[in-house]
Amino acid sequence: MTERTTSHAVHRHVLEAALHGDETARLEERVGALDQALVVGGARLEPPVVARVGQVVDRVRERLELGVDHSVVALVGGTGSGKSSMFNAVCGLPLADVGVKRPTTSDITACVWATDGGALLDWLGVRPDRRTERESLLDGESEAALRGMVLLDLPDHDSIAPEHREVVDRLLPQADLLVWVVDPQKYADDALHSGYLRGLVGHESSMVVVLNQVDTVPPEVRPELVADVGRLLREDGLTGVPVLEASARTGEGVAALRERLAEGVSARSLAARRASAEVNDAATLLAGQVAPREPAPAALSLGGVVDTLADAAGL
Ligand SMILES: Nc1nc2c(ncn2[C@@H]2O[C@H](COP(=O)(O)OP(=O)(O)OP(=O)(O)O)[C@@H](O)[C@H]2O)c(=O)[nH]1
Ligand SMILES: [Mg+2]
Repeated sequence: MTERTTSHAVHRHVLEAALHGDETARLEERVGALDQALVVGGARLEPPVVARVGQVVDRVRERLELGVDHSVVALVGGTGSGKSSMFNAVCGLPLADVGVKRPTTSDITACVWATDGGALLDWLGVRPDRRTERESLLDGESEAALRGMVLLDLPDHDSIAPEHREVVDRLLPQADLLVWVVDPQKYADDALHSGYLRGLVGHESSMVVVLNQVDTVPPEVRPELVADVGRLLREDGLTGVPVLEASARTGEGVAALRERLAEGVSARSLAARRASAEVNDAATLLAGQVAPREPAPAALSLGGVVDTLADAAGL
């Protein structure tokens, strides 16, 4: 290697570090370790586990490649909870269709507080005619705090339309922050708790729950309702998930939600944090394949995998 190419490589490295930060580099290492563990484990690993871990490896790599400067925030929940209404309230623009006929939303709508989210929106599968750049429309400083956010309005997860559920299931692992919009009638639905929330243990820092439509309940009942939502979340195994009260109709709680989102977005590592939780899940899954077989002689050569996994889990 000539001196020139060496210094070019060094510059590139410095530039990459400046752009993506050490956290990204560390994540890339951990994903690499996961990938290596798959290779070393080979046929000794159960095929479904290999497939799941392989998906995580691919998804995290793709996400890191798109950069962690943008944060993908998805509004999720059952039909009629008010996702589209809340989306419009947060955007301050009537972008998403709000309906009386259920379910209303079938296509993802995106509002982007940036001008360069195109590649990310392609990756997320958002149709070009469903994208709005918030800052190019109204570039008031009131929106500066949300810079970098990609907000998505999703279809209902409990839909009578199976294609809606497919969209939700595809998008959930791609989002950096999930905003679960629930309403006073349906917040205890099993489709929500056993179908989704219980599977998200370990991802608490990438979640917020919004109890919407609080304008429909008497004020004295509200504290009990919020406490009940919190109790159900703890029963799901989730700890420390914030529960916000809001009404997309009256606008109550919308500013608080926007503040919460701004905090998440400004942490800048929202995407990295989410990726990190995914790598942890995958490493735990793989470790479960290895540990029970130790110290059987045939498994001894898996020692390397165990080391690699410890590395992937960041232990
Ligand atoms: N009273 C009250 N009604 C609301 C509130 N938010 C939404 N709604 C109404 O609830 C209905 C459903 O709202 P949407 O925003 O379309 O709900 P969604 O969750 O997007 O529904 P899907 O797209 O079918 O999943 C509409 O009639 C809204 O006007 C709220 O905070 N209070
Ligand atoms: Mg909707």
